[in-house]
Amino acid sequence: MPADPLLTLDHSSPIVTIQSHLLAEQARIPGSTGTLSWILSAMSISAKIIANKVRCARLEDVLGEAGSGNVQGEQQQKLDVISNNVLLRLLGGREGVAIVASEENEEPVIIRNDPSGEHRYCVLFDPLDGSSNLDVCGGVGTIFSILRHDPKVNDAQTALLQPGRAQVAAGYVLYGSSTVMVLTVGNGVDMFVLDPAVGAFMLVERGIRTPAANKSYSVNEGNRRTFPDGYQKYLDWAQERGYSSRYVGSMVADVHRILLKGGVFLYPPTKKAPAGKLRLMYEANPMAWLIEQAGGKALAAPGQRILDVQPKNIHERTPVVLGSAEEVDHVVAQLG
Ligand code: P6P
Repeated sequence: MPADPLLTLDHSSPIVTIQSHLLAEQARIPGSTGTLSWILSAMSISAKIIANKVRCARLEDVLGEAGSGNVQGEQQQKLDVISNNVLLRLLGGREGVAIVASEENEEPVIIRNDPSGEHRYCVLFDPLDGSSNLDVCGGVGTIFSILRHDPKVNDAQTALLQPGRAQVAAGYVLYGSSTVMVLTVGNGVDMFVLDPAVGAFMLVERGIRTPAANKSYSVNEGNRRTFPDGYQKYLDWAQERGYSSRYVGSMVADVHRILLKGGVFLYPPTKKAPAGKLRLMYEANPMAWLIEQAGGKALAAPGQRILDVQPKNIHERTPVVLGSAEEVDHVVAQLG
């Protein structure tokens, strides 16, 4: 039986929770008020509540469809609704939140709109991405993006329609074999794992760098015949070179693998989704910033960074090619 690591006093590997990490990051920024840290703390608590709901879903009979649809025209799962309500209620209690926008809500939710509110933020999220995987115990996740709120902008939609490069924080939570939170505030990408015995997210890796190359792609090949020709040329190119294919069908699970092991994730335009399926503001933008912060690339099209796309609607969709810098370049070379 290996000795408990806590039996040895090891100053070189301090125990760091997400709260202490956020306070340390906050201390690096002159004049910071702690408002953003407090909002990220709400994301952490929401993740713990949602993780518990996901783990006990079948036991508590909250699997399956809620009997309602969302603005995307998708059938909501019961846990979509529960996760959305958890986030709305946690963020609603945070003074620094001005506006919340969710995949599950057609209109943004205005939490506070007093013009004097400085240091206010907009929080956008997909509360339970990949929820169709729930019934088969597949990986699902929460994706979030945080923007500054300009109190001079009265209209909520207008206040939200900022390009991804304006994000001040972005991250995801993967409810997988463990509950993992990956986060950036613009100073690299850090990863935390929930210790269920303690109920705290523990820092496990700082400054994650996605490998520059890995012969692996992640795409729904069932749509292959309706991809634009360049994407089909890329798949031929990759298969001729022995690339492996990995696809969960849950963006958080697929991108987490790409972040840690490298490769390229693609959701090209299809006949059913000519502008791509993934939502720009609360799926593509946060994932693109994380991948770029880890040294990778994230494009909507050749020469078009996802983070530079000027959104026109909070639910608009975009094609996505993101991952290892060299692997994204290989895709672009075939797109011409
Ligand atoms: P498809 C899940 O519904 C999702 O929004 C993303 O998490 C995932 O990457 C994508 O759609 C999967 O779409 O068409 O391959 O099932």
